[in-house]
Amino acid sequence: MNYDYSKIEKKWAEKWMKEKTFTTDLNNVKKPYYALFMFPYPSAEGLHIGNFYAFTCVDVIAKYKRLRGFDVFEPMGFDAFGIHSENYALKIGQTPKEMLQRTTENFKKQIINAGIGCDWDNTVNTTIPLYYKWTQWIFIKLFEKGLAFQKEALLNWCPSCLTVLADEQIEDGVCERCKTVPEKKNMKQWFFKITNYADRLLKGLEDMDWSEITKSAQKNWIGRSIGTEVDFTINREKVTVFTTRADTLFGCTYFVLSPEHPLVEKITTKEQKEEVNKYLKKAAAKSELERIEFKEKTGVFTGSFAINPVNNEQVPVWIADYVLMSYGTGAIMAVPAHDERDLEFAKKYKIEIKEVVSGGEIPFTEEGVMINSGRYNGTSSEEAREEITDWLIKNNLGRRKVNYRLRDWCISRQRYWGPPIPVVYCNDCGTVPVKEEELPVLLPDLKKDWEPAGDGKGPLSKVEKFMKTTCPRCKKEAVREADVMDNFLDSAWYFFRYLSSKNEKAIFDKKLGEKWLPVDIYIGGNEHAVLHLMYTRFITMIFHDLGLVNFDNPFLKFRANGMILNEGKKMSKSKGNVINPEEYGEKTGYDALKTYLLFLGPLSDDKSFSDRGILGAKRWIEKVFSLKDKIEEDYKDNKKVLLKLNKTIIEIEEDLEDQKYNTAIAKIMELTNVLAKERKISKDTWLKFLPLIAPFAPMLAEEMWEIAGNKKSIFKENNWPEIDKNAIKETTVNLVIQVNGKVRETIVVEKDIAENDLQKLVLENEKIKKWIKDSEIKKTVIIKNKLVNIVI
Ligand code: ANZ
Ligand code: ZN
Repeated sequence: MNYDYSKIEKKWAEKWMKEKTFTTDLNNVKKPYYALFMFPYPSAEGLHIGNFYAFTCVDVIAKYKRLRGFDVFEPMGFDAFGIHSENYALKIGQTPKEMLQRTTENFKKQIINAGIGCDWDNTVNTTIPLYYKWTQWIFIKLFEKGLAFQKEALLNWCPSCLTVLADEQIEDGVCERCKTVPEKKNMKQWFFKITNYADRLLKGLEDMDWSEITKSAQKNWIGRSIGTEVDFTINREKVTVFTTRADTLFGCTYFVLSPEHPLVEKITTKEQKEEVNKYLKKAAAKSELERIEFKEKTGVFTGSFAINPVNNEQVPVWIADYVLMSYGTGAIMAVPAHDERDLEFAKKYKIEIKEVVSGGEIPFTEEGVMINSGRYNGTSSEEAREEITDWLIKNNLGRRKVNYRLRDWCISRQRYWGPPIPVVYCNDCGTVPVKEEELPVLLPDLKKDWEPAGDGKGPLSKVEKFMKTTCPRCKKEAVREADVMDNFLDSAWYFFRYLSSKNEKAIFDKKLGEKWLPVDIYIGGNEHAVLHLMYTRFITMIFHDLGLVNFDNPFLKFRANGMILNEGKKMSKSKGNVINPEEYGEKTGYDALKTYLLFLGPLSDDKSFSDRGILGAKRWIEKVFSLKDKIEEDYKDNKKVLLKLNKTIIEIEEDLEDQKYNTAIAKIMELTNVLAKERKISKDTWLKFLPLIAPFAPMLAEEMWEIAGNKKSIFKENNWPEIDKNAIKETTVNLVIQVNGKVRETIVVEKDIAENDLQKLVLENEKIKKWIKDSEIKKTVIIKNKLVNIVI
């Protein structure tokens, strides 16, 4: 009989839900294990194969831990606020609320049908008031600590999403969502002071068990660099630069201001005004990426000169857009002999190049020996750097400085679909946070005019009933903030809320936090390395400082999974090559789909999906199913089978603890083949085999488990097999085969194998057959457990 996967998978999906197999009594556990999925944006009709793969990777380890007797918490929810969902609603012409009712139901149904073992009793949806009340509470706490503040800044404005974006949401120079090149706009916005935590975020990385690529992305994003601030003077005005190479000060031959530098206007001479203004306009139209990469360096002379504090030399002041206002001080001392970008610029504009560190060809950017630098000549550049800095400090012309690339997190969005920023503006009292007991500030349920207008104000600004309020302090008339908060704040703390999703009194129950947190394992895409995964660390540190938790790192283990490609190509709707997991669930079954995806390659690699490949997984499932006809209660398996079984258990344990799912499956398939060759299999072996396949093909395993006479789910008890130490005692030996005294092959055979059997094995060996060919065998010498020599 063939394996009727669709009937059996449906049966278990329903039964597991009905019996709440994967629901956890959070208060009542002995061995907690918290496995976390990246909860999805329900901003499409259903699950993407990428979500499905990442979910499966978490589910495998969760199921394995269940089999090992852990109390696993495996919750799922919806990251349903934000631009992703709102843009999708706009596209299909529904309100976000209408759309989400349908899409969240569908996501849930798909996850259940796929046999992914979520706890749907402890779920979150970021758009429900009881959730975003606490998102707003976090804002208030940050505000109280002075870590939520408003400032005017040059920001990324996405002309297609019609809102400002955080720096982290600009990827490769374009909007992370819609791939539009952002404009720079000067706007007053709300920020979180994540830069106060730069050092802590950096240091924390050191002993975190996270994927290296994620950690290095965060390290680069934080971008700590140690250097010196040096004060130059332009027209008697002090202008500070940041440099990591104070040793090259004598080699400075020009000075550069960023186009946005506040001094530009003041120091530009009359003669240069027109040209400068023309340049500023052009620079403003460029994206940041264009300015720092690829493009030819451009600039314009201001007509003024800057005085170098170490030698009082005058150098021309230029404006150039390769200097960014957002880093350091927005001004640099340019040293063409020792900096590539400066050299390119100096050559183009025929500016002097002066070597001050000797040791190699120009641009020489390494350490060397000082020349052309007055009394520092002859010392090493490292020493000179310290000495010159000390001299600057002594003369009040500079200071040591650590700089970070990390910027504060811009959290206001001029959109509708998010939690309103809980702030009120009062004529008398100024900016006043909403009182904690008055949270949440409800997002009005708009049926129309919720679309972004693009005028720099959020749609809520036009909703009078929402905007008009009273001041929490003086009770006079006041207006609300019209912007909503960045979606990445919703998702920065959801794993805390899973523990207490219905709690009205606290953001989460501290006792439960102590029991369950930090999260044991988290798996997801690395595209969130400096977004979600940085913000969660920041918010966790805030929680730490509020006394809610006693750790800084929310995820003990994080693994970044690779992408699933379709026949080697990235999937996209426009190419029409998007793989829908539901389709394969129907065509081949979810167990086969999961096994196939996991078998494709290591977790972190990009992997290519193909229709042909998945059939192999389906055949394996059928093979396992057919094994059940060989089971005999009191049968005694031979040594070879027991050895293979027990070795496989050991290897799979190692692989699973390490998330090496592909090699684990390969070993299970080998074991399956060994079993398939046997005429009979003992029930004992079968009951040890099923838990091994259960993390990967849970519905098949559960069905076989039931057929074998078990009443309780395979995942409900400590069903992982114990290793039989006797079975893996040295029972094999490496044996050398010689032909006419020359070593031709080594084989592994059972210890003390009978001579007849051994002879047969040797003569069947392909390599040996080739050596013997048609020759007559004169003699066979056997040295027990060591060697066979065939004389021809
Ligand atoms: C003089 C110099 C001489 C520099 C030399 C380098 C080599 P990191 O390591 O990334 O911190 N810089 C400073 N502010 C800048 C800005 N706003 N836009 C563009 N470039 C800026 O880089 C620090 C170096 O980057 C600084 O050291 C400065 O150039 C440049 F042989 O100063 B340096
Ligand atoms: Zn007031």
